[in-house]
Amino acid sequence: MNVSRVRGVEHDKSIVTVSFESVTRRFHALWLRDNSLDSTSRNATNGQRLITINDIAEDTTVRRCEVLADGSGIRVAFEPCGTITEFSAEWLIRHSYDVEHHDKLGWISSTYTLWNSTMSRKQLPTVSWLRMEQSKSDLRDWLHGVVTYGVGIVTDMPTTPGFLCEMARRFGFVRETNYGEYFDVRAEITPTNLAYTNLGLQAHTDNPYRDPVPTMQILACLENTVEGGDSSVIDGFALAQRLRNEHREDFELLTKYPVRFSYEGSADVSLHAKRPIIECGPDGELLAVRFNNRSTAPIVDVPFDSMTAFYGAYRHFAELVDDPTMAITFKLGPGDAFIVDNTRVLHARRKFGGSGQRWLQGCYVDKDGMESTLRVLEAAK
Ligand code: NM2
Ligand code: OGA
Ligand code: ZN
Repeated sequence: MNVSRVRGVEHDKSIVTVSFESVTRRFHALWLRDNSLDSTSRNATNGQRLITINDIAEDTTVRRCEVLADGSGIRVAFEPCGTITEFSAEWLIRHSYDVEHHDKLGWISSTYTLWNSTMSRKQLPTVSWLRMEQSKSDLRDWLHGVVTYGVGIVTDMPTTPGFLCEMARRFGFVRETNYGEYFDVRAEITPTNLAYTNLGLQAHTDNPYRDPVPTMQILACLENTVEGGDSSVIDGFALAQRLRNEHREDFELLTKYPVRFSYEGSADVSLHAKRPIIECGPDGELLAVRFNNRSTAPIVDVPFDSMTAFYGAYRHFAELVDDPTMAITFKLGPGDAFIVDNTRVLHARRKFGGSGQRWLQGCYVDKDGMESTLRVLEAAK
């Protein structure tokens, strides 16, 4: 690891200024006190904070601050509490906030690599079930790809019903819903959802009528001998970025106003949620895209005078959703599955017909647990 060294440190009562080899970073006394790593401030076993913000005097100041002998970090003594704590250079660099912050509405985390149809199916992160099961490093590399691109493929899975949940448990937790722990996706006589027909499905994110929305979705193929029924995936963050670049006001409208989503397709279910189509966080970061023509309820949170403009924005976004240059299209065969980040990547299917059978199974998985598995695997590298 590339460990930074501390070259020097200066402080006044409320600010510590640390010079590293190539950068200088400031830290507030209060912030450092709150993040003290000594055993009276943090539990040594689990790393959890023992103190509350109200345990820290408002007039907390730095009494003394020095570079550790080998330059590996700093030692800080606070007043009036008398706490003495050390911070490693690596820790300080990793937690620096005296840096340039994003300020553009809709900025995208560098964790993600955006893509469109110029990426082929072969370039999507792919792993066979065997490799996923037997090799932690193959699982790690695949998960890294899934987090980066928001999509991944698994091949050579057993076509045993329900096996997708076993696959999911290799890296995360299955999220059960009214559709079950997992669900069959095939044409039915009295479908409780249009997914359970042979109709084409416009690219969408699943279950936008749920809050929180399921964060990862797996669709696994058990049988597919029909004509049509091809699958597509689309990077919703790339769509959002294009909308922002091409129609800035439209992007703002879709982030500013919530829409309603609902599902009442069977007698025992009534799901409703109110969320924007493009969701940004308090610091403007693009967080999620929700798009599903089948489940969008009447939009009632847009003021009358803005509704026409809002529909214009909605249409522009939908035109990008339908733009074939944004989609990667492929046909799942038995034993293939794909996983998508359902807060980012849309999926679609073409209509199908003919004499064959098409049988997919789907389930939802929590993204937080998946990312946790990836971090643990990466830390063990
Ligand atoms: N199914 C496949 O979100 C949706 O309503 C899409 C979901 C029924 C679980 C289909
Ligand atoms: C779904 C869905 C696509 C397909 O079940 O959510 O979008 O290929 N299905 O059947
Ligand atoms: Zn779907």
